[in-house]
This record gives sequence, structure tokens and C-alpha cells, in this order.
Amino acid sequence: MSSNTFGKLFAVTTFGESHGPAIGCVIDGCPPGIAIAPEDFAHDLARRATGKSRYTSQRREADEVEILSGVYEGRTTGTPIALVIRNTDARSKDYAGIADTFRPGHADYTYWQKYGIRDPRGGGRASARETTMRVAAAVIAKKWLKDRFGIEVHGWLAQLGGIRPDLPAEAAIDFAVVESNPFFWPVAAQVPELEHYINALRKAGDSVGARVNVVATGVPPGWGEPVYGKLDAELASALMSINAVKGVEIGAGFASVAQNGSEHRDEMRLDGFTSNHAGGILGGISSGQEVTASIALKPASSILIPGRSVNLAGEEVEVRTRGRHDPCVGIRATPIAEAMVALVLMDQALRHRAQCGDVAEARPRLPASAR
Ligand code: EPS
Repeated sequence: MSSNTFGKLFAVTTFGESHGPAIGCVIDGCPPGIAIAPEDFAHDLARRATGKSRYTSQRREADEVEILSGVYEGRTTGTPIALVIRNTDARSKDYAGIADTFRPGHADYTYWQKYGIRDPRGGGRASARETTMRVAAAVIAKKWLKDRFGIEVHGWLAQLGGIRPDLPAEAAIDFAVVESNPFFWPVAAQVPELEHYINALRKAGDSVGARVNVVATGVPPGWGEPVYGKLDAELASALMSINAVKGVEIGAGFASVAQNGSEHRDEMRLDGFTSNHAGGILGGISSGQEVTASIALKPASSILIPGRSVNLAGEEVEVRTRGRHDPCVGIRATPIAEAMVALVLMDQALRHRAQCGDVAEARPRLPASAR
């Protein structure tokens, strides 16, 4: 299987399956001198992990990172960084019943068609377990982006099924609220409604889709490589590579369809841009405004409600998935989406430095926003 490496100068290769002995990654091209310790990974990995609330999969993994190489006396050395996490709570017998059939709506069928062999245990390589290593690699990227540029990347759940945050469209998100509940939801008063909704969904054995928004603040103007390495194109590719993602929007996204040019354009004043429909990217290059992206996640296909499928023997069968699945994979996708945005920004930052590091700061340079 190829295409397991992401990024050009900050190149992250992940490996491992959900029910194999371990998952891991190798990061090649990391700048030397970044202070990093195994415990630095704990916070973001716990935000993504299963078993942390009643509203996600109940598989309980310690997700403890072992640094195998590339770090000496607590600092990156510029050599490949290898990270590994042991899988400790895989329950492969749950998957015995679907070893010779295909869950409708799942990668089971397409992996089989492509490779002619598959590891059905826990979804194998197609499992969201793989995203653990993206989040781990992004811990290093987030740290460097923050230290060097003051960049912060934050995500939140912006829709769960039909439920939307009870907030005005342009309202600022309070990330203290987002981090204080298991849904990454920006309105504390709605959390009981979400709990009730997910409890009922789980009882019904069904799943639901979600939307996750991500914003990166502090991104300087100039990052992104037209024409085939545009910042927005690489964000779209990175975000679309997350399991279950079916749609990506940058800035106003699909709402741009119904806008006029006079509305969509972000007018410029010396004290900043007056709006941000572009999502902080013009011509594939960051403008200095907040970079904003939004993703649509499908409802997971591993559900208890029986569905019609076929088996390896070429018979029509009924499938009912057992196991410890997420009723809404979108909930845990919030830190994963942040991670992919951070990895793209880190890679683009290094690429910008490589080609344009000697270009003087161009004038005038507008502050991020007049709003
Ligand atoms: C997943 C199915 C479940 C989840 C898993 C993702 O696997 P299992 O049945 O082995 O518990 O728990 O998520 C993780 C283990 C993780 O760390 O994210 C899937 O089909 O994607």
C-alpha cells in the first residue's frame, strides 16, 4: 500500500493497523532544536482518544507515545523522529462476524476490491485509530508554529446531525467552553441536549453525521504554493484524508455560490480586512487573516441496525456490526482536523522559508482583521 506519507518538507509517514501490535509514524524534515518530551503528546491524544466519555467508542487505549529516535536530551535533532504507540485494548473477536462480508457504507468493500486481501479486525488500516499518529505528529507542528509565529489552531463541533450551536453566525467562539465538554461544543447550555440525542441514537443502534470547523490564527501572509500546492488545495486534501470526511469548505465555501462579488470580496482598509469570506487565502496564498476551514463527516457505517450486503461467497446477506463504535465520529474529529491543518501549515511554512525566506516583508501589510 502506498501514499502513507503526508507533506513535502515536514513529511509524516504513518503505519499500523487498529488491531496490530502498534501504530506509529516517522517524521522526516523536522527542524532541529524543538523541545519535545513524551508527556507533551498526552493532552491532544486524550482529546482524540476513545473511552474518554460515554459518547464515543468505549475502547480504552493508554495512547502512550514512545519516542524511538530524532530527539536527544529533550530536543529534536533534525534526524527522523519515530513515534510509536502500542495497541493494548483491541477486541478482535467482535469482528469475526464480518470477516467474510462487507459493512455497507464502509471501506471493507473497496479495500477488498483494491488489494484482494484485507485485515478486517477493527477496520485495519482504514480505522480511525490511524489518526492517532496524525495528532501526535501535529503536537510537534503546533508547538513550532506557536513558538515561531504565535499561530494557534482550534477546532469545534459546528453541527451534530440537525443540531446547530445556538450562536449568531459571526459570534466569537469561546474555546474554554469548547474544551469543557466532551462534544467540543461552543455553547454550554446545549450540552444536555447533545447528551440526550447521542444516548437515544446509541440506544437505537444508529449513527449520525457532523460538521467540524477549524480556525488558525496568526498565520502570516505569503504561505502557499501556486499553482499545484495552493494552501487551500492542500488543506482540502489533508482534511479530506480524515476518515469519514465527505466535504471540505474553505472560508465561505459553498455559501459563495449564492453570494455576489460585492458581498464575497473582503474589502481592505489600512486597519485590516472588513470580512473574511476567503477564509484567509487568496490565490492559494495566505493573506494574513484567520485561515478557516469546515468539514462534513458522514455518519459511521459500523452500526447495530442490520443492513443488506453481500459476502465473499457471492451471497446476499444481512450485516449487523458489533464492537465499540462511535455514534458520531465527528465528535472525535475535532482534534484530528486541527492536526491536519497544523501539519499543512508547518509544511507550507518550511516550503515558504525554503523559496522565499530572503524576500523582504512587503508593504503595506494589513493586520488580520478590522472586525
Ligand atoms: C473504529 C472502530 C473502533 C474504534 C476505533 C475506530 O474500533 P474497535 O472496534 O477496535 O474499538 O474504537 O477507534 C480507535 C481505536 C481510536 O483510537 O480512534 C473504526 O472503525 O474506525
